[in-house]
Amino acid sequence: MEASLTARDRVGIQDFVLLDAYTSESAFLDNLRKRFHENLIYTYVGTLLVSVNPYKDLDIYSKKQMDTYMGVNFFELPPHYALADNVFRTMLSEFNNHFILISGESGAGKTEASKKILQFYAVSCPSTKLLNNVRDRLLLSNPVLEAFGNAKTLKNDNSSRFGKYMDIQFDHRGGAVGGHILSYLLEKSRVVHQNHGERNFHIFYQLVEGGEEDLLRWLGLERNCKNYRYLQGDCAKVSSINDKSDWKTVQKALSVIDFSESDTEHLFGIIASVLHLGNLLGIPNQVLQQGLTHRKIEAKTEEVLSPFSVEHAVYARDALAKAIYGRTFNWLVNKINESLVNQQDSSRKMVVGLLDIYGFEVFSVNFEQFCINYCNEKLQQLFIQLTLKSEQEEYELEGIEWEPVPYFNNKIICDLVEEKFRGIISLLDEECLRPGEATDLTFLEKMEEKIGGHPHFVHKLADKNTRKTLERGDFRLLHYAGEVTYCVVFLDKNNDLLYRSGKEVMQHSKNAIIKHCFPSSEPDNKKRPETVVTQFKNSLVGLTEILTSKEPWYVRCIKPNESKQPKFDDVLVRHQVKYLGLMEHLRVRRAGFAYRRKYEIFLQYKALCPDTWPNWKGTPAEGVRCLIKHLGYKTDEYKLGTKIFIRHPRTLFATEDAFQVCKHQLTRIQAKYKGYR
Ligand code: AOV
Ligand code: MG
Repeated sequence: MEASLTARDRVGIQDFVLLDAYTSESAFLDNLRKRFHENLIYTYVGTLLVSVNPYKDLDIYSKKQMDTYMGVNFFELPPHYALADNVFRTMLSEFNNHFILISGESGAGKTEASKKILQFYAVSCPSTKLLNNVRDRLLLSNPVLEAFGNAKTLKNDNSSRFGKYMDIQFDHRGGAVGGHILSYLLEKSRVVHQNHGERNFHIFYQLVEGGEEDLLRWLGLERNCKNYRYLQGDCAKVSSINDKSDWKTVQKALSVIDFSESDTEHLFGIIASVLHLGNLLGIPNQVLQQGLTHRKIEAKTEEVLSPFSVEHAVYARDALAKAIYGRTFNWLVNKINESLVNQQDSSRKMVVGLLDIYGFEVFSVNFEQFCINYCNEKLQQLFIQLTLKSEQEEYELEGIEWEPVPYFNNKIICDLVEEKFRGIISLLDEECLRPGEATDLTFLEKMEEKIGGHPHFVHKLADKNTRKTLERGDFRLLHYAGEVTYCVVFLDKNNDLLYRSGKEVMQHSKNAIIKHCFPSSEPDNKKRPETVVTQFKNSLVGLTEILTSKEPWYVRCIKPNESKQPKFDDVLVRHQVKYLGLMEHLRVRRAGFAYRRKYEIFLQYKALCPDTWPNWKGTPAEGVRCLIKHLGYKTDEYKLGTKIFIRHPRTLFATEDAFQVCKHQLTRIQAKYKGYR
């Protein structure tokens, strides 16, 4: 007894639901810290997994580790792969779709967690030649997309600069038969500009550092990042990144994903062109020169070429570089998707979706960060709706006695950003409709006028206490995860204009990818395209619809310190525990019922009771009543509403175990019976 107490003192408990002082934030933090120092980075809150970035390699991701988690009940082993395994098994027994929402701020470990989950599925699902092919492609899509979509930022050396949602498709036996990736708003402005201490997308450095001599010669590139304006950041070399070996990995991955030689040639031709474009060197082509230095204007019946100022030409060049990179990235995602198309489309498929999106960022101040942080607000809102809010509403609806748990609902911030006519997005789009008249400053003034009094919006003209340290030209949002000051350089990026002349030049390209990305049938600027932020908002609506149609699971990632070291900073972790809503989640879990099943589904255990086996003729609800009476469920362990609610996982697991034994016996009896015949 004493020995186990000591162990518990040392390593903490693996599920916060079992914490005695479950309302105490300090106790929560103590437990997390203890486990972190013991290299136990995962802890449950019921079925939600909390993960703290260890910032060092732990020997916990081996094949042997994965094997121990396969087919084992959720709470029998320390928290880790059990979540992924449980999702998988629930999918197979209930034939439904699931998603795992991985959230947390930049550098908290979301991308690493999503890779570990994918690796687990790759190892644990059945293997055949065809399935192995799909498995390899799913796995290798990661290094390719990371090369083109991740970059070093101040917060994270491998920061995702795009949002990613990946469906893994399984057949009814659990074989991975296909996949599909959706990408969200790539931060393409990084192509032409990087802040101090940051880098461009990895692929540029991989090519320059790792590209073979012949290839570089063919592309007209020199092996020196300093020669390229678009790579002029001050940190081409990063100790945690090996561009040379990453280049090799990407090459191998591209060949497995079925990129032909000409695909890769064209792809790296584009990457090189973007670098050349940055310098405007080595491009003898008259057409390109003219396209970048002149603007085409329609005057009555004829088209006139009007020369740009130098400043304008630089702007047009950068806009083109961003467009080329952004569109190539989308092409890449589509190409990967083609290689992941399910070949066995006749079989019924189920999916597990993995959502790994760019995390909340406090350090930067521009339009992209505004979009990223808005996206994180939306995910937090989804989390609240799916857990705290819906959980409490469900108890009420089911007439289950319940003491409501108060929580901060960030809907107020989502509304501030996206409300029709008066939200920030509406005001921004309105200003973008007044070219020539509107400026970033008029946009700011409009916000001050329309939403100046909002409790989560702070501006220069606000009262003395709140406006301190704000410059004219800045505004501040009080996000769910912290305050962020944005410098208003929004209009241009939201318009994301690409001059017609630049677009037309691209249609002359012999590069197949460019041709595909800039089709000549594309509507020109006469018809106003949707602004960037509105497109993004709509894509998030789509994402929410995808997610709410599936059964949710959560991994909440926590960043332990700001210095990327294996250290535990109490203040920082406490702040995240707070804004991630973990305490509230724990209280709801603790007071509630961890498991719930529809009556029809729970009746899968009917073989455990002679009255319900082999066929139950009454209603499913009556069947379940009969079944649990036979199983001896205690009255405080369950509630019956429109489905069965079970308080503690061990109750359900005991039933599940008994069922497995019973199934085994039945199979043996059937085999014997066949033998007699
Ligand atoms: P993020 O995805 O949450 O940030 P990452 O998953 O890229 O963060 O993690 C950042 C870094 O932390 C990784 O590159 C690793 O060095 C380290 N790390 C994270 N998880 C682990 C782990 N389980 N074991 C060892 N090291 C780890 V962002 O994409 O910036 O929002 O946008
Ligand atoms: Mg990431």
